[in-house]
Amino acid sequence: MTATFDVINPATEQVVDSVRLVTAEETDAAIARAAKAFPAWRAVAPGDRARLLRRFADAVDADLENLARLEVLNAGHTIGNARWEAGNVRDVLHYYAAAPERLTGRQIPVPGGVDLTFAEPLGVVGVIVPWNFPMPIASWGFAPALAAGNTVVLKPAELTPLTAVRLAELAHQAGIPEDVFQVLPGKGSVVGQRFVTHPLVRKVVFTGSTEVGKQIMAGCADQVKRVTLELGGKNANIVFADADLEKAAAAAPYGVFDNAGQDCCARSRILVQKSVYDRFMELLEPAVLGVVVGDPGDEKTEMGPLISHGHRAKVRSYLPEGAPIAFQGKAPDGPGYWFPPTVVTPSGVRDPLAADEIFGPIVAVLPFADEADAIAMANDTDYGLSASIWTRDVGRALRVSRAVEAGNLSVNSHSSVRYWTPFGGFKQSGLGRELGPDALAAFTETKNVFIDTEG
Ligand code: TAP
Repeated sequence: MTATFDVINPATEQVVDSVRLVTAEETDAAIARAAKAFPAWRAVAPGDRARLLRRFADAVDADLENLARLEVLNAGHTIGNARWEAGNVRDVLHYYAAAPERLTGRQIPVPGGVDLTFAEPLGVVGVIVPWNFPMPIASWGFAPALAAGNTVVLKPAELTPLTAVRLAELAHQAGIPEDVFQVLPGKGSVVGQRFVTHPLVRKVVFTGSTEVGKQIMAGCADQVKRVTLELGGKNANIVFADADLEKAAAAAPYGVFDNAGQDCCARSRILVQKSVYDRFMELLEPAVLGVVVGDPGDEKTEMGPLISHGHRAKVRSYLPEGAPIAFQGKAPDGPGYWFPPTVVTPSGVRDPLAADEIFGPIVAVLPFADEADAIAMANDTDYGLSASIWTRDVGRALRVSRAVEAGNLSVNSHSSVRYWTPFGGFKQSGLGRELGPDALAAFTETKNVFIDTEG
């Protein structure tokens, strides 16, 4: 019997579409097709591969409004964010379209011959995507993988498959062969697991929870399979007394409530220097209460719903009776998986409100004494994805940036993602880097060839 999955609009709880779930046998067949397509794809002349990726980017651009509207329906993203996300896919494709012609090896001087290095594609790459940013995260895997000459099988999250399916249609319309880029909607435990165990998949790119990431890494160890992991975060937003407090407080809601807090880079721990703590909270309150929560298709909406009933129940469980809520905004009653923007003041950094990746619109605010205290608190976590530092002191900005154990730091800003700069985590936030030039190397193997010229 064919299993299907009802895709739900999280803002209305209505069924948007029904998607057929790919089986383990179909996954194996897709992987076999991708492996068969690999030799021809890697042999495509670099300029032609670049042209195909640019055509794919142009097709995404032409379909941008449709993709964005689809994401509003499927993931509950605000229309403004969804347009940015579709635009990010286009830009990532253009960026990596420049790669095939620039992917070169080296010639290293050796006695008695010539020594050459080649950047070889890996083969079939399996990309496993979460539900929080279905389009960009997919493209951060498939664009560099395809550019480097690999073929790709991609599994979208079960909850949010629609835009990935559309992206595959656009890729094929642009001329990328069907077996070179395949999207397989299905369960993580079925499709995702076959990516991990199937010997013809040479690399797995996984974005999602740290817990599943560890399982993927352990599973890949059996075949020493290459792996890139982008996992969770509990990111510090450090506000020093010398900062522009108005600016820091106005930006803080965007830093955490964007995408309803379902963002691995969400600055969900605000650490504020004690001497300005009360003033900062006075400024933060109207900024939080002013967040417009509602219909994600409305241009004025700033925060949409959570992804699912189950996820909202998990987020809610962090606020039992008597939880230290400082203030809380408003959210629609329902239908829809709504949750209000909420500010809490936990007792310390190891309180679950300050330590767990809640992945919802709850932000913890904690006071710190001085710079050393701020660094110690920021680093007192198993995660290490991103952090913000608010200060007018350049020396402090650099000192603290170097001392915080995280992959993506922003000073007087919450911006974490630019497609041409590296993105990824320290500690249990991940392994390897996506985006920028670093990502390309992760989709190739270096081969060294020595040619004896002495005869
Ligand atoms: P995960 O369970 O980690 O799912 C992420 C992706 O991995 C999905 O495509 C999922 O498929 C797949 N998957 C699940 N189990 C798998 C397995 N054993 N083998 C291969 N693939 C597997 O995340 P979630 O359940 O959607 O969210 C749970 C929590 O993870 C969130 O509350 C949040 O804390 C965190 N999370 C973090 C991120 C980022 S970007 N760091 C993103 C999403 C979630 P299915 O969709 O079919 O389960």
